[in-house]
Amino acid sequence: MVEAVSGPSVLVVHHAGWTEITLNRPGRLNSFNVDMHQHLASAFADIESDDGCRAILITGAGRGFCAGQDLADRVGLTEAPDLGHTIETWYNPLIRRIRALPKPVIAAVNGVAAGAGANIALACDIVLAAKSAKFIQAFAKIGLVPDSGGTFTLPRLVGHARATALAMLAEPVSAEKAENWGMIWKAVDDADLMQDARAMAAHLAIQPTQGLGFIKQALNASATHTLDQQLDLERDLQRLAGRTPDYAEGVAAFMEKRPAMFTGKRQ
Ligand code: T3D
Repeated sequence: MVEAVSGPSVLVVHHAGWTEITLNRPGRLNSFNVDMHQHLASAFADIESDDGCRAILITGAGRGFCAGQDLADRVGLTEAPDLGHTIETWYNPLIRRIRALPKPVIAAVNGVAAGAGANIALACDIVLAAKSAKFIQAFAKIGLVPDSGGTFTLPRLVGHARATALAMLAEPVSAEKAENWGMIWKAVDDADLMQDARAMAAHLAIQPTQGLGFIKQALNASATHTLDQQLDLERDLQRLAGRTPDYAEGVAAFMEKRPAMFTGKRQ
């Protein structure tokens, strides 16, 4: 394991085949300031170009996962801030990056995930949460609209009725309820969260990475595609998947009754 500190507000640790990112402003429940945005963007840029990184785990330092925007940066201004600008500059590119990354991204939600922090977690491919964690669409409490993809992701995960109430009432959802509603993959005992999340990242890091990327691409597209479009996309992606060395290895390993040794290498 090689540890590299990307910046004090974001910690990056490289493990064998996967990378752990920790949002690290615990005194403010890891809420975002520009420094944290910059370091997170830089960590993702590194991951995007690193074929050796085959899975990503995002978590938070201290008792929270992320409380969204640091509201201390939004007081004492002489005129109303252009929040559209900060969304366009920081939050939207982050969500696009997470969704477009052709590798699995796991969120280990260790504590409260509020505002953009909740929706960043929900943008990840697999969300594990500590049973003590909660998800809050906090925006309505300060007159804002769910951002970071919340109005896209939430209704698809929990349905229109629940998404509307969550967004308008800004009530917390416990990790266990989030699991029951299909909002996240699993709620686990607090003591097990990081061990389980790291084991999952290590497992994904030795799976057929390109195939996982194609799965992500297909599921991303299904949110807006017709059945016909989706069938065509599945055909095209299966064609590509069938040409990967990992597919050949998977079939060979099955026939030889041995564990597959996937490399994630491109054909
Ligand atoms: O502005 C733009 O660019 C637009 C983009 C917007 C994206 C957004 O995310 S908008 C939504 C922003 N987030 C919130 O509205 C959540 C605010 N926080 C809370 O509602 C609560 O802190 C929580 C429900 C998340 C947790 O409550 P609790 O009781 O567990 O903790 P706490 O005591 O409220 O917070 C602990 C400390 O963190 C506290 O500081 P202190 O008093 O110990 O010095 C608190 O002020 C600080 N903190 C928590 N969240 C934020 C924050 N400081 C700044 N910004 C925060 N978002």
